[in-house]
Amino acid sequence: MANELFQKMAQSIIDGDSDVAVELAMQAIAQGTDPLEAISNGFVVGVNKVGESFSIGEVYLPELVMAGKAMKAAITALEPEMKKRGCERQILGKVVLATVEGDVHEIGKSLVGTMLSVSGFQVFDLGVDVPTAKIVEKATEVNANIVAMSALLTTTMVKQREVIEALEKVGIHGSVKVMVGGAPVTRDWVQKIGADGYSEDAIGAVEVARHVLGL
Ligand code: B1M
Repeated sequence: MANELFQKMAQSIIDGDSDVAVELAMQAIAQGTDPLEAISNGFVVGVNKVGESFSIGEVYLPELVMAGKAMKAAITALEPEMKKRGCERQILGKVVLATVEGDVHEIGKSLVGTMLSVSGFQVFDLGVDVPTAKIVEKATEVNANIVAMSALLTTTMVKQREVIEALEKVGIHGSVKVMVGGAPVTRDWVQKIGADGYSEDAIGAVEVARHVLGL
């Protein structure tokens, strides 16, 4: 019975169907299924499947975005029950996320945020065109484990370096790891600016985030 529900949950994420995912989450709550089991044995199975298919080019960006949205909707629906049961998911780490100053490209950044948050990270998404000082301030305020920055323009990539320098200046680069990404970002650039991690895409960003925290 529960297995059948878990399979349907996984399928709702593969289909990117937020309505069905929420309906199944509510069904799980109504029949007393542990919300953590619903996430691990149902929804996460689906999102992992979509991630794998994306990596090998079997599905494309729109499917990934829809799956991420459905996953987020399901988790949001389960959250009150998790809180009630006192079984909130263990947070893997706090991530301050932003597209750097001067850059308004938000789609890739938001996708990275969704993937990190459905994978167990607490994400503080500051949005786009975010000044260096604001990123550093937030990282300090929330005691972040990771600062994650997106830049889509060759002219704004330099802001990633500026943020790292600012973190160094206040003495927290080291305790706070830095991840960067965005279409023009290369491994060479990552080395040059002394970032701790880089990923080409949103799925990889989850692995990188885990890696830089030694998880
Ligand atoms: Co812009 N734009 N744009 N644009 N835009 C690009 C980036 C460009 C490559 C187009 C081109 O010329 N071929 C070009 C940049 C050239 C360069 O500098 N090398 C460009 C330009 C020039 C501009 C303007 C200057 C145009 C103008 O006004 N003359 C202007 C700049 C505005 C500004 O930021 N100040 C501008 C404006 C815009 C729009 C506002 C119209 C719109 C953005 C809308 C929005 O985001 N709400 C836009 C768009 C849509 C694009 C393209 C077409 C698509 C970007 C996108 O969303 N891709 C883009 C061309 C392209 O990339 N094909 C282009 C989908 C997204 C999922 O991918 O963001 O790469 P991406 O994210 C990926 C990975 O990069 C990675 O994971 C994501 C998912 O797999 N990733 C990370 C991203 N961040 C990460 C962080 C990580 C890890 C991985 O860790 C922290």
